[in-house]
Amino acid sequence: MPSLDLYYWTTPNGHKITILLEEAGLPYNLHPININKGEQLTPEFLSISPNNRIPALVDPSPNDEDKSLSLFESGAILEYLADKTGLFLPTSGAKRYNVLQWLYWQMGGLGPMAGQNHHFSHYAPEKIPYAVNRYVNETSRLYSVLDKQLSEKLFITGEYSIADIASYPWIRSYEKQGQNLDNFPNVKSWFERISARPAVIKAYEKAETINSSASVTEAGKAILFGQKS
Ligand SMILES: N[C@@H](CCC(=O)N[C@@H](CS)C(=O)NCC(=O)O)C(=O)O
Repeated sequence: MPSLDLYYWTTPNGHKITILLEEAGLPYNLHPININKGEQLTPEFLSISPNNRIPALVDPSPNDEDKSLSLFESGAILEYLADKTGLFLPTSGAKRYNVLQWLYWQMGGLGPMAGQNHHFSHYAPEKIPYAVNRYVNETSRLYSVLDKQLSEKLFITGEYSIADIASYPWIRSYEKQGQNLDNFPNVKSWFERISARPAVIKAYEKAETINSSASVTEAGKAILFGQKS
């Protein structure tokens, strides 16, 4: 099978895809797009990711077409790769939609809210208590939704799926989000279970070889938070 091309940076939405690729054992080339240096704004990258965000994936040989396929949005990429491999997403019926509803919960809820939490708690030039509280509280509410869902299950919908793969990288930054996993015991044991998976360990080891620093420089902040139309 020809290698897939993943346009990636070492952030939660990037980690989702390397985890799935490692889990599935698919061959891939990693193309680092350093978002702190503005590489997401180049015309070459915009031609595959019109929203100027990582991740993006190019499959040179999609299953059902002979020309190459280019995708952006991490949820769409996870869904595509799951369908391509037949892994981590049931092929039809209620079980499929159960996984998809939790995938979209992550894409529309946990990811964006935790992202705003990171922004107002750590990167905003001024501390705005209302904004910090709003996003820390909303993150906490989402963690309790997940905790309840996991109360009788090892993984979000029972079996390990793209819903877990999408959520895990965001929960991994729980401290940065002002959360204590001891308050969410089911999330805590789920988190430990996924952290121990060889593919997950490998995905984060690869990330370390590309960028070992989680900090954002002042120049990086100007690029990331200075974008307008
Ligand atoms: N909904 C998108 C969000 C992607 C996203 O926000 N990516 C961030 C990194 S996690 C990014 O590329 N940021 C670059 C920027 O803000 O300029 C997805 O899930 O793919």
